Amino acid sequence: MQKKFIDNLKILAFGGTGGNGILKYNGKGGKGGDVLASACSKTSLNLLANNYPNKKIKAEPGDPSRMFELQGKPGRNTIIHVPLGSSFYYINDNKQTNKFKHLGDVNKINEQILLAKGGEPGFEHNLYNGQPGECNKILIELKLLADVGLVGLPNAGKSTLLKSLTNAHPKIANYPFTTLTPQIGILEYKSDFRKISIADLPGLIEGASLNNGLGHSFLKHIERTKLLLYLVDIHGFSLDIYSKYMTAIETLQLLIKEIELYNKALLEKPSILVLNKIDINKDTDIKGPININQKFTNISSFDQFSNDRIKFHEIFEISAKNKVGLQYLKQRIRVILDDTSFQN
Ligand SMILES: Nc1nc2c(ncn2[C@@H]2O[C@H](COP(=O)(O)OP(=O)(O)OP(=O)(O)O)[C@@H](O)[C@H]2O)c(=O)[nH]1
Ligand SMILES: [Mg+2]
Repeated sequence: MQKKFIDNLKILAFGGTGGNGILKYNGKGGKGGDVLASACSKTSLNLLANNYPNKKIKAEPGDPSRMFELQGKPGRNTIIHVPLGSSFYYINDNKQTNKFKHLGDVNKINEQILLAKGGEPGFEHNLYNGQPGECNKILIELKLLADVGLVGLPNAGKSTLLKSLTNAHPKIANYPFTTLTPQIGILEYKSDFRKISIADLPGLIEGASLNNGLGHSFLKHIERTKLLLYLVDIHGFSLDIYSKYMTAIETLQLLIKEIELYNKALLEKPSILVLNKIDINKDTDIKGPININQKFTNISSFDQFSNDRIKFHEIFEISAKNKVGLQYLKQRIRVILDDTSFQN
């Protein structure tokens, strides 16, 4: 069973109340603690949700001023650990439009962001009454940070490729929507231990950009990848026995259309096209659609297509299952990622 992967979470963050001051001695209370989020490599939104089942995160109040301790102690901050790549939005329920205000992102370990400020301490200007802290409704949204994103229709072999290239052990099966949640694997180059992260996403289908299937909610995870790997089953695709068969070229067109509808800018990203399952002998193993797709199974037909709406940096033929063509693919992934002209 794959655990449900949480990629967004709403929380209520309460800054601590400021401590009261004392008029008689002009004593100042302690400031209320802040609620902060800090990026950490070993956590997840699932863990955060488990640690705070009621989604309320509070910081300590400041101590009041006392006769023998005129300056009250500040309240302790509460720091929650969030995964790298988390974005934060302040939710304003009173607004119809622009309900979400982007507060910032955390992309480096230990990078922090303030979610709710603690209240001011009680002193002269507020008649020695400690002020309440902020109470903010916050949306935390996680976009995976991976170097390479695998996109393709269901069954194209994305998880098989992830397994063959990296240390990940994704579920692989001969039916659509095997992968239900994004997974990241690390591809390590033995010569110098260079590591490249690859994200395997659930398969996209027609209407994915309109929320059909699982695809849409996961498309955001490819926004931050540096390289997109479009994986296509060279023998085409059919969702089930009742659905229309699509040739490999048609599946690629569909894939590009869905990505374009979601966010056109993604087509500008460095992209490679990988044609999978070349080990299957078309003449003997595949019946029926073979005549339709035969004319598309040579690379040059894809090459022309590539000039059209998207520029594929390179086109490869592989067998993810039998590990054919993977050495070359690995080398090229690295070269493309290291090519400074693609770095932003
Ligand atoms: N013959 C052959 N079969 C392959 C190859 N790659 C994947 N398959 C098979 O294709 C089927 C689907 O593979 P998956 O890796 O689960 O495909 P996926 O793209 O991750 O599918 P979803 O998670 O459903 O989107 C499995 O039965 C794999 O064994 C290949 O190179 N050759
Ligand atoms: Mg899969």
